[in-house]
Amino acid sequence: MYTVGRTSQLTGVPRETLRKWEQRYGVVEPVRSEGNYRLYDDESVRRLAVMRDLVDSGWAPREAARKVLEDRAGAIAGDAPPPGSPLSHLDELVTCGQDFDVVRLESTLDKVFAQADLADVVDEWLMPSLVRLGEAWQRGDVTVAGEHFVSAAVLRRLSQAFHQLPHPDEAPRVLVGLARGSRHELGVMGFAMVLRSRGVQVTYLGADLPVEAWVETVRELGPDAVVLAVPTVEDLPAVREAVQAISTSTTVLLGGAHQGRIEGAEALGHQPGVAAASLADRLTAR
Ligand code: B12
Repeated sequence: MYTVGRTSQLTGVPRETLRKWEQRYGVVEPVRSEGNYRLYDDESVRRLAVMRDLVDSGWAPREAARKVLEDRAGAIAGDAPPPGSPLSHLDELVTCGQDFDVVRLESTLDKVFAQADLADVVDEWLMPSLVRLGEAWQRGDVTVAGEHFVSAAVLRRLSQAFHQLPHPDEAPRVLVGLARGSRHELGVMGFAMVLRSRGVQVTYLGADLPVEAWVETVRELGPDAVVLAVPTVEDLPAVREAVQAISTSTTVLLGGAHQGRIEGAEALGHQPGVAAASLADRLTAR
């Protein structure tokens, strides 16, 4: 748990603004320490970082707060999946993480992939479901093993969908992966899958890639762009290092909760599916 000062430092949100967002919009709900100090958890840090980033990119605070809370609830305003749609079952991953039912987990994943557009699967179902899984894990409702069990299956399913897509030889090329020490790859993998489905040549490099390997691969392949993510505060130094090392040779774009805190790279926004589709349009229009 973090104090208000530490939370402000980690998210770049000034204390007074933090208090306003908390009281006016209910974006976070701190608990109280024995001495009656406000304490914030990792999920609060994540939400505040996303909110700060949306506000910095021009969203009105009220709208940004709505987006952050809806992400959690999983329904994008005016665009909620119809009742009965597999995209409206946002607690399925939590349930599977509790009962370790691999058949149910795999058939849930197959069902959502079969019944919706890939970008919608990622933005409207997978990302909010993972947020719920993280919250359940933090509360102790899902064990570490349960969370690993679910995220391993999700990674298998995303990889399978990626693998089945065609590789367009003449298309623009994008490298996608994570910086040294960074292991939350489901967001970038979902992004890579949608990008490939839109006709871009995607070279997926996976998690935890050292800066020297980024530099060498950019030099060797000469991509049109590189995409990384900043899912946690702890990823910031390694992403900064990678961006500094490669942004003189290629365009670097970022996703993940803390994407707005890196200089020298362009933030792609908080919906990997929408961001991948618009990057594909941008690159293929060149
Ligand atoms: C699955 C998971 C894991 C798995 C990941 C497996 C894998 N192969 O990817 C494993 C087990 C490896 C893991 C490990 C850890 N995890 Co973890 N994990 C998660 C969980 C449940 C989902 C992660 C995820 O995929 N998120 C995807 C989305 C939801 O993340 P997002 O960054 O908020 O991004 C938003 C957007 O920017 C966008 N987006 C995401 N990616 C991209 C990419 C692009 C290109 C674009 C355009 C947009 C985009 O989508 C999101 C929705 O708007 C989260 C919960 C959560 N809320 O995220 C915790 C979470 C991220 N983990 C957490 C922690 C603490 C850890 C560990 C430190 C635990 C430990 N003690 O070992 C380690 C660190 C590992 C490391 N070195 O990186 C904390 C992070 C808190 C913080 N410090 O910021 C979280 C938030 C859980 C929590 N509530 O406490 N984890």
